[in-house]
Amino acid sequence: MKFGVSSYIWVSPFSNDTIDQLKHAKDLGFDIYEIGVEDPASFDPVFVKHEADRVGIQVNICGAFGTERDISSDNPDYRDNGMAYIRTLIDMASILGSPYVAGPMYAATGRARLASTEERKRQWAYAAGNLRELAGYAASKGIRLALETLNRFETDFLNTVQQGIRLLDEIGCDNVGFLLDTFHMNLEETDMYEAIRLAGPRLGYMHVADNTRLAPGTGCLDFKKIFETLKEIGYEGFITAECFPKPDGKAAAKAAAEYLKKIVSL
Ligand code: LER
Ligand code: MN
Repeated sequence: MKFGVSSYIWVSPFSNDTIDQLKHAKDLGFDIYEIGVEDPASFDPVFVKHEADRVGIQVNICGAFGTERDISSDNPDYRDNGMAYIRTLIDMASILGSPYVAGPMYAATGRARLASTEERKRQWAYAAGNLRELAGYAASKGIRLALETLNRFETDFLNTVQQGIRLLDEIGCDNVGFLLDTFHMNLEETDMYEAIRLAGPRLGYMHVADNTRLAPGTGCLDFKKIFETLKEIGYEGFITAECFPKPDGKAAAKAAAEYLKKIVSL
């Protein structure tokens, strides 16, 4: 397993000017620095790759999906914009050496209103068709997509692994899988260990935060059991701490790094 930390713990948005974060992450013992790409124009992936190699850390890519980047939207401009943004993320991943483009890329985050059955069908079809097309583009560059399920306050689209499996089956591309985030799973899954088993070999990426969204180990989630379940399904992928910067980014990242190393050795 490789441990990572999300840029959100320190900066928003990540940019060329915040490149020193890579070294901070490396010094804390992380293998991965995950950039939450809010503004693709804010950094140069060639420069970031060069700095990452110099520091000795891998950089991964996660997307940020506002209303105007919604590939399931009824608005064709938003769909086009979302497609262009995700293609840019795939290009960036290829330059940076990130095996995945991860995140809740099927729809806009924050769209938590329950859609009608008709709306849902239509938006689902847009998302599935567009993700199939994007999966083809990603495959041509050797990149995989990891779709993140979110809690109900952040999306009405995919809240559980069960729902995600339906979407993955409909997309039907083997370079598309799951990103599971312990914070969201704790709010949505009846049994998060069963959900991890259900995702099984389709699990490509993990985000970890505790039930409070603070650093893992500071709340009431049973990470020992979570890691045992990951081991049981043979998961050997990325584990990125994506938690709130409390009391500050440095302290949260340090707490996450120390706890993850401890828990995985138990
Ligand atoms: C949002 O809550 C989240 O978990 C992020 O990974 C989405 O990009
Ligand atoms: Mn997440």
